[in-house]
Amino acid sequence: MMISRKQLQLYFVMGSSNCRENPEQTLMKAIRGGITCFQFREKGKGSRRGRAKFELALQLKTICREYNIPFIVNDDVNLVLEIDADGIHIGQEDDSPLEVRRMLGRKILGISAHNTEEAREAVKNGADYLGVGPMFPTRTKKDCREVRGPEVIREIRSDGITIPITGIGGIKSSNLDQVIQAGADGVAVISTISHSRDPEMIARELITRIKPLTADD
Ligand code: TZP
Ligand code: MG
Repeated sequence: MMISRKQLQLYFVMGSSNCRENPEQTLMKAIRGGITCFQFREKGKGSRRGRAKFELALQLKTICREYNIPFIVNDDVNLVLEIDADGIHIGQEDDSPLEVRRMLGRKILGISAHNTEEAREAVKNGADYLGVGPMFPTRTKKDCREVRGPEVIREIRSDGITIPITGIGGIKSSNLDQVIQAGADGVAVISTISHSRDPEMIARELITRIKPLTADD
């Protein structure tokens, strides 16, 4: 499957440990606000495993299907297959992209890239989109790389890489324009939406700012 630039405009990423209330409620509110893609990233302290992770994934996938939002799973090929998710997102330290592609066939494959070298390699290995970050300082991911800012996206675009790109890391309403102007098709956010008291309002604010900055509409 492919993912369109438009579907990457506002990519909400989250797991239960990121949410103030239950993840189903948070996701529903984000969808009402206008997110265009969702990634289930069940990681970190207190995150669910095994059966509990599977059940939450299935519930969130069901919600996404109802509203036609692509449902991507972070780094868990077996879970993708078990619940028939739309795709997977993998980092540089995760399973080999070629192996993941072989197991998942035409499902969406997103790969994290931190520089032009990794971006080229990801494209060669069949990525459908790239996640590039951290754009700005973030407290959400403890082990993330150094902040190199939107400039990395500009470098990747200058290298002639045209596949859809989402920026990630520390993105909020007041800085997302820098990410889009550097050449991203959209932004991926965790805490700006998931930590908000009003995820619907924040999602709406973000998508309202993104739309006029992107080529599609
Ligand atoms: N990858 C790079 S930064 C990051 C991930 C998963 C965390 C993004 O979280 P936030 O809260 O949107 O800064
Ligand atoms: Mg990973």
